[in-house]
Amino acid sequence: MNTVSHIRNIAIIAHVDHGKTTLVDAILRQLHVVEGEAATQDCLLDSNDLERERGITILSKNVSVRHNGVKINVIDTPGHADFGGQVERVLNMADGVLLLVDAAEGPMPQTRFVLDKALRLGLKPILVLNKIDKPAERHNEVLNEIFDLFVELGASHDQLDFPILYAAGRDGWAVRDLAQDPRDSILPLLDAILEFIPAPKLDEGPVQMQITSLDYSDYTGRIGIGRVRRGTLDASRPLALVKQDRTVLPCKLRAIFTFEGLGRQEAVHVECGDLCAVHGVEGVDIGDTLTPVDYPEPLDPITLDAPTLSMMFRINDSPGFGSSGKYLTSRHIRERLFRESQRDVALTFEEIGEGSFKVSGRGVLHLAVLVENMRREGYELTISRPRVIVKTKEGVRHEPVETLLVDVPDEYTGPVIENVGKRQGAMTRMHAAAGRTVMEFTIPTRGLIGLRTKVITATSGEAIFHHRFLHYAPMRDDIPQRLNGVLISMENGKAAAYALDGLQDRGFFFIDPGDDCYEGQIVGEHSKDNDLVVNVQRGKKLTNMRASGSDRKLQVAPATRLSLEEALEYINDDELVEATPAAVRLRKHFLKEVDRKRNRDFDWTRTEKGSAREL
Ligand SMILES: Nc1nc2c(ncn2[C@@H]2O[C@H](COP(=O)(O)OP(=O)(O)OP(=O)(O)O)[C@@H](O)[C@H]2O)c(=O)[nH]1
Ligand SMILES: [Mg+2]
Repeated sequence: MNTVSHIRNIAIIAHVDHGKTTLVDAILRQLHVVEGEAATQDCLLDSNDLERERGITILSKNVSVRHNGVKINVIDTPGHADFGGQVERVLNMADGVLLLVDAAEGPMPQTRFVLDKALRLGLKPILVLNKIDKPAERHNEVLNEIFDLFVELGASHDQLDFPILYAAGRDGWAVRDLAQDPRDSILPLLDAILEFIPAPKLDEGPVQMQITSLDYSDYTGRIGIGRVRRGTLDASRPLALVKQDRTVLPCKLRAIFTFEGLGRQEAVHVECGDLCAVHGVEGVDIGDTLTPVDYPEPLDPITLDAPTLSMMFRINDSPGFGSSGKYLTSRHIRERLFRESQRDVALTFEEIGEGSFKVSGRGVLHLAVLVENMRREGYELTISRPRVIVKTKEGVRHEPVETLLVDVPDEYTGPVIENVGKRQGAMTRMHAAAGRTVMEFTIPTRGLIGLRTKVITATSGEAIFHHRFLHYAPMRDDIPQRLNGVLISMENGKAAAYALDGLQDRGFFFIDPGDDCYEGQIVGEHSKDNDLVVNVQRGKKLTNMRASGSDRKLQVAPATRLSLEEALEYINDDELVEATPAAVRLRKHFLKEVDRKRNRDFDWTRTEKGSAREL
């Protein structure tokens, strides 16, 4: 078989935080792709603000390096389950994977998910036991666990015979033999890639390139990224775009770019086996194949994960709207959502009414990242609580169910089981070792909303918490939601320390003295199960006389600040999150108490029922 011996395509896959992006950094630095000032930064590829702040990869990225005359295309993938759909698609571009596993943590749920995908595609794995520098590393045990996982997932004989490297990506080294080799370079990893990952198959004939991921530019619109599977892609030739439904659309490329180092370089043609980005193809989508006009033969279709969760995005109508944002109208929100849906196929939206959009995605984090980006770009909006997308199959309502893994010190297993059990979670596996217990559950996505905060609090922050979509199953019974009521501001105005101090026994606050509040804003959590309207603006009556001893110093507990995800998971059906560049606030949908009373029986599920789909 002929191969393109001067190219290798690999994807780096792992559970979240096992060190993928840091390892790519080490490769880029040691091959001098980045130098000088830039080389001192961590996680070079996590280039957008949110990725940097959160320390996670949100979008998979392509880079390339050259080693011994071979161009290695490296695809960094996100480890978080909400972005798992991307991983599956980008694996279509690779011939092999670097499976990274934290040598202390061992294989985790996302390790299993991504490895399963890679093995099914017949990709050749190289195992990298990473973070060997950690004192708690236990590489021998972890290696056994990984062997078991390969066997369980039905790896072929050839795949089971994977090469193993030991590495500390952060310290920039990888070795084949942990006892003997010097720990000073990442090059052994690159050597292993050249040795074990097959070169792309050379298939001469009419060109075929399948789009496996998307990008977006304000100038040229959607950009399709993929691999040339057959023939040579020539920028000057007229081509046809064969859609997944086999419609054939003639098209002309505006430009092609290949991945060179950290950037992209315009190319006249791209050879078989290489990866590239095509600009200017009208209506390009995941799974489409570019072919010659007279030979429109598509590649196998790619199925996309359907969204499981949706939220309503609305224009901000809270008091003081427009005070910090630039983009306020439904037109602005519609355009922004359109742009996002061009870039991110896992995200869809529909306009439900004037200024109201139902936005659907793969999880709370997925949608929260969009809200956070919009807020920073100057948008103001309100968001309703996440709802799972229910589908009807043969007349029975089905809901998404997920696998949940919680890893805690042994003494906390009780509270975890209790909390998960209350929300219809069923334990499927439990394993205790070295003072920690790992429990696996299946649980409806509905039950997961808001559960993380509960479990983290119940375990004093010690729990490791991961979940990922499993399947749709018949709808279970009701799941208890938030048990506590909230404290609601009675008036508009700045919160006074005196008032907060007096209300401290009623619950805890999401605001600090001096924060601007409005009527109907949720300012805290009530210690009881009902909502309570409180006056947080009330100041101390001033008198001429200073009574000795009564002016005790006020000691208001600092506010509990919810992150955007926490806020979205916290609110009930009749509540909203208000996101503006200046603040994230919680509020009642109906700001006035009389309206809340009048609408006590309001059916908040209307929109959900309206669009229940067939499976
Ligand atoms: N001790 C140790 N820590 C490491 C090593 N490599 C990475 N880390 C740390 O692990 C954390 C996660 O690293 P990333 O490279 O962002 O992990 P990732 O796999 O890209 O994470 P996602 O993209 O979010 O899935 C960071 O805090 C790193 O500093 C290593 O070799 N040793
Ligand atoms: Mg990363």
